[in-house]
Amino acid sequence: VESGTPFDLSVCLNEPIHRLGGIQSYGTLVAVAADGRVEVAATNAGAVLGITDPVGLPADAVFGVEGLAAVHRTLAAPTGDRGLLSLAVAGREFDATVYRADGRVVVELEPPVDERPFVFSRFYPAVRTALTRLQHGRTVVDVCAAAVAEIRALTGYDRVVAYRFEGPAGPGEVVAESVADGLEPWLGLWFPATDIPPQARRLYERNWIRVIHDVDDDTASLVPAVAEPLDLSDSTLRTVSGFHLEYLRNIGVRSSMSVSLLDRGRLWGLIACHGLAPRRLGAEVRAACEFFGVTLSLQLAAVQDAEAERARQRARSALLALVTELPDALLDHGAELADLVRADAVALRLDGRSSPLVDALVEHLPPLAAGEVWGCESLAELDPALGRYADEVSGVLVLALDRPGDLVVWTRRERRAARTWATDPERPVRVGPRGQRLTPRGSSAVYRAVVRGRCLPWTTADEAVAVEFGNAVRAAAVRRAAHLSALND
Ligand code: BLA
Repeated sequence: VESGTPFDLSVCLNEPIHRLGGIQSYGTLVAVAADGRVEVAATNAGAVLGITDPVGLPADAVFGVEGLAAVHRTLAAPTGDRGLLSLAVAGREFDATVYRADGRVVVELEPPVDERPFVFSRFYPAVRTALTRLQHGRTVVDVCAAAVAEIRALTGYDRVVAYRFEGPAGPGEVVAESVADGLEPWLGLWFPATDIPPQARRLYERNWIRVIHDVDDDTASLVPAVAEPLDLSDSTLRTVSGFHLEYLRNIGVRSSMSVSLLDRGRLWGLIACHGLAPRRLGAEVRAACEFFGVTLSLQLAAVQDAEAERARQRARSALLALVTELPDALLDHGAELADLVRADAVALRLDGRSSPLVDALVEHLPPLAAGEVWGCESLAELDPALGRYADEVSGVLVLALDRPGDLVVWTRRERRAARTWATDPERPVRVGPRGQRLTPRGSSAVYRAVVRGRCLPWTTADEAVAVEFGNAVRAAAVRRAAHLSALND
């Protein structure tokens, strides 16, 4: 059934996924109030730890005086918002994650995956080899392809993809994949932005990895239940939104992990891993994956910088020829100037004189310092009124010149991009007889659509060339001024 009440996607935007009041039940949670007593705990705490229900007990009765001291030492260490340690409770060792939330000290405990003590050295050789392979990648896609293969080898998930977002809140594309035999390929598929709501993206900017052990897990609730459940933003065990669980079930997945890919602190993409069976990762494999995420992010930034540098080099000789002219004469070289950043055309705004499009655009620009650039791929999204120019111009790259208000405006036409979507991007959710269903995805149901009204994205390299051009114009102006004053002497 396709029909029914339309699903209101704002539900996703507003779901407080960091305060759902529960955790995944393969581990447990104990939260200690400022007075040293256990104030909140997961319902399974007694059973997992092999003790009586800890709520109301002094924390040192649960962890021992030594154990509690170790928790506080770990929290005090300058290693970020949360720490890891080994803790013994009732004679058994647990991997513990500790952090502060809402004025409490939270201790999450997991039975070790394979009863062996944590030894990073066991993984170090594999991780080192993997990282060396990454460093050979020259393009972003090369680096991602190496990464998905290595992460699959390291973790054993059945499908590992590199998923790259188009802008921080945008849809995304699978740019690399390593998948077990028999699973359908996802390479090249696009997924709608609504698949990963903004508050989830923020959590993935904060934490490098997210493990979902089993989509059919019975959540262990936190007790006593309170109006505003504990803030689990730093949690390892945080329970999962029912919407996302349904999504995973619909794509036939029992377990997942994602590793964040950040570009200067902003989420750039995810390495998404899927298991066909429930899967936990031990603390050491998780540590290795985190390390991988950090290194991979740096490597991706380096590759993008290198790509930008190569573009700058290519542009340099063209720049030299152009900037010997006065700004007014630049347009005599319009074609070369446009080519610099692969634009269709270029316009100038000098002394307040410009075209109607640029006049209309100026009101929408953020404040730009001299030499700064700003890009936009869809003017109509910026302001529907600017859609009037859509036949000629979809996107602009703007460079601010030295004199306030003087601009170089490169323009690109609409690029009709054919995209293969895993689901209809206009209708990511269907309502069926059993309530809302997040659309099943996969090659059997791919949806082809053409993206309209946007130009080819301005790349880091395009922006770097525009900045370089601004520098060259400024340097030429200085030289010209020096030359004139020498003539006057
Ligand atoms: C989280 N959605 C996620 C995550 C991924 C995706 C990777 C991170 C958690 C994880 O690793 O499982 C989506 N997974 C994908 C995509 C690909 C993939 C795009 O493999 C493609 C390769 N999801 C919806 C709708 C809602 C929604 C309509 O489709 C809202 C109702 C919610 N997705 C949603 C939420 C989370 C999420 C709430 C956060 C889960 C969490 O960390 O608690």
